[in-house]
Amino acid sequence: MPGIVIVGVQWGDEGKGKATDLLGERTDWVVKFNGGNNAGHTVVIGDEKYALHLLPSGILSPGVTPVIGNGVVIDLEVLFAELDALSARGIDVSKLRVSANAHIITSYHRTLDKVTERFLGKRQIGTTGRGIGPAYADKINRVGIRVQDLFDESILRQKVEGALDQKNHLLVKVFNRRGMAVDEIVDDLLSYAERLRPMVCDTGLLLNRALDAGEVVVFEGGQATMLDIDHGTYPFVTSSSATAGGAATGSGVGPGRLDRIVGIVKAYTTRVGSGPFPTELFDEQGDWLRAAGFEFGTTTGRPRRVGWYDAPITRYATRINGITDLVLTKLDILTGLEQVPVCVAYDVGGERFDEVPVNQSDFHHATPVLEYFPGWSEDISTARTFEELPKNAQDYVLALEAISGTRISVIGVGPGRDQVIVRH
Ligand code: 2SA
Ligand code: GDP
Ligand code: MG
Repeated sequence: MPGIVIVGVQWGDEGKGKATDLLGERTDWVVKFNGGNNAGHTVVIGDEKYALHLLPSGILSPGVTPVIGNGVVIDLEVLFAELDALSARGIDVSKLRVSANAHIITSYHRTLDKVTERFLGKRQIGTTGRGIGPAYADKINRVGIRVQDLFDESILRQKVEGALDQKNHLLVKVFNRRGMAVDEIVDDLLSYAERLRPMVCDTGLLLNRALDAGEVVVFEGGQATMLDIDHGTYPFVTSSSATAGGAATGSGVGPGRLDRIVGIVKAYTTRVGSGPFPTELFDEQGDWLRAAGFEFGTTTGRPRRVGWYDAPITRYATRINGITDLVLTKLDILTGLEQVPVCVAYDVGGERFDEVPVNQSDFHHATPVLEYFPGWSEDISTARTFEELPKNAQDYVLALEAISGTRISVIGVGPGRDQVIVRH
């Protein structure tokens, strides 16, 4: 099974980092195909906890070659800070490969992200403020800076001039900010070039050759289906293709080579930032869930919005991504609930919707139709087989599988690398 894609089913933070890390033992390559340092993956290995933002989670496994694909946007300062921090903890980062076609996040992207959000006021997206949206906007607008531009100073200068023409107008005239100097940006970018150079290559060629040789490549998605630029709750989304299709375009590997599509889904739902969220809890049960699951952003520390499991979302994600297997994470967090609610459909102004409504306004006004399953109080964090789970927990998993329409192959019962149940 050489090409395995990992995607988030909900609004992110489902535990994709842990799932990718888990596959590490049997994996040769892990490629990040979308997003940038807006991602936040927490991986717990023994007593050590690693928070990764820009680097693929596979970097923690000694046998894996980590790759930053062409679909990623790179903040070079963050890249080297993250590499240095991992090196200082004894992780070998020397194998990292970076696509020559990946785009660069510059200081003007970070500034624009922040001022645009401030300007939007109540309508703000709640971005991570890392410059992600403006960098992708430049890519689509054909005024982006790519990794390969760093190795030709005169091209780099021309491109930065072109990009700043528009930006300075916007910054000075619209946002009342100071304009940015071409030299300042060019010098900053060039200061990273020589350190970056040995990592840069045609990563598409590398990955295709690896697949030709029968090696295992994991495509690690950042963010999630409901944050995808095309299929998410637009405009409350990130600016990249976070779904399985993005694994092909963001890495230079044909869609036919993606053999398994693994959807990571939390046993409840969380969201960071603005936008519709039908099962959201605003009461003390929500506070309990946030505290029990420690639902705070890995990148920004923001408290995450929390709610119950939403089956129509899993069905939607299964269709959009072609999910072949689900990994259900954080089942342990639900321990202690007398009843576990699950959203099976929506009510929109008295009308029942069994699937995610195509009309965004309907989704904004959707309230959940809940079904209740009997809870369990036994500690499940040490269970390693399905049969070791209490009967009610087993039934809950089987019910999710039935209403979501996809097989749950792996169940997470704790943050640790070994705290999983693999079902055969
Ligand atoms: P952006 O910065 O342009 O990508 O923001 C656009 C929307 O995408 C959401 N988004 C995320 N949602 C959940 N987790 C993310 N990563 C971090 C984490 C977030 C953090 O793992 O915890 O630490 O705050 C992530 N990245 C982007 C974002 O909230 C906006 O709604
Ligand atoms: P990602 O963005 O999808 O990689 O997810 P994050 O790392 O942002 O958030 C998931 C959090 O849940 C991390 O702190 C993980 O260590 C933790 N986690 C993952 N799986 C499980 C699980 O099965 N149980 C518990 N209790 N924690 C988990
Ligand atoms: Mg995260």
